[in-house]
Amino acid sequence: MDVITLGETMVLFTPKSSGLMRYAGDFSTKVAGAESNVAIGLARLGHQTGWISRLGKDEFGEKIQSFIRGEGVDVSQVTFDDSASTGLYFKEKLTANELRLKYYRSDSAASRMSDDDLDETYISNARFLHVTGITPALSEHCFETVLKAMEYAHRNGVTVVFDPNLRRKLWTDSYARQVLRKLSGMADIVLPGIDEAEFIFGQSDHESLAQAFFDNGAKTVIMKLGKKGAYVHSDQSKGFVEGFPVEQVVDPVGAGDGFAAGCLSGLIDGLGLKEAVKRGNAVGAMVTMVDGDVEGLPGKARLTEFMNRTHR
Ligand code: KDG
Repeated sequence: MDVITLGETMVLFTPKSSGLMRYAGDFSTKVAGAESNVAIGLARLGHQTGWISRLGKDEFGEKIQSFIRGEGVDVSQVTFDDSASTGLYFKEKLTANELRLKYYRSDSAASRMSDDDLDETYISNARFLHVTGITPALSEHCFETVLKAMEYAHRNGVTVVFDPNLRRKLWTDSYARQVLRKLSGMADIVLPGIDEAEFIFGQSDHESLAQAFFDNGAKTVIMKLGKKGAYVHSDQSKGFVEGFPVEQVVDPVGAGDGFAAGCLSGLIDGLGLKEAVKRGNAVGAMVTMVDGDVEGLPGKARLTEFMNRTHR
């Protein structure tokens, strides 16, 4: 396995019309969850990935499992809970460029994950473990599950990748700050956005913020700077990696997961850090040009064509 990830995935409902959702009659249904988005992004680029989770024993759980399995991600570690539901998530398009997200996920099946859902041998067979700051926000059990997964990874020489993925609707700011700082410090690679970095360490410039993550324990910091690209900081390498131009942003949700998938894909393929981040920038840009959280994730051929077309 190249990358194993762990987290909640929901059915995403998007009204077919824009405006307030109370007036919406028709919805499209898609599958979305930060961690499975990354696993799918990597699978489309030809890598071996696995996703650990719990789903409700309901039709939405079945839909999610078969969609993710269909994308080529290993779902052998997914369990079904017959006493809790699969989480739902709504993406209301208020205007052409204003989105409002609403979750129905409290006490969902995934929020009941525990470290019993983890198999150390399964994690030990991966090169990377990818976890995010969404999972610890779901419940104390979920937080412990992330800590245990990290412990198994460290014990078996698996590189831990942490994406803070701050979701302020899920917890209080002070607790979120404390947990995200702790988990960032336990990761080998951390992938914060500049806003998340400021949330965790206070307002500052990107260089000082990257240094703060580094001093906090992360060995490699890859900071997302939106359309400007990214800034990297490790012992071997420091500096900017320019972003790719986007013709029109259709839906920005999921871009960070695409970025993570691109960076990890580059590292798995043996690229240097900045070249891997360049791939991350390209995948992130491509995701924003398509509606849906995973629908814009490219295969290898489309990615190469996009990167060559923009001559960087
Ligand atoms: O990064 C995109 C995710 O935020 C989205 O797919 C849904 O996992 C999700 C969440 O918790 O918001």
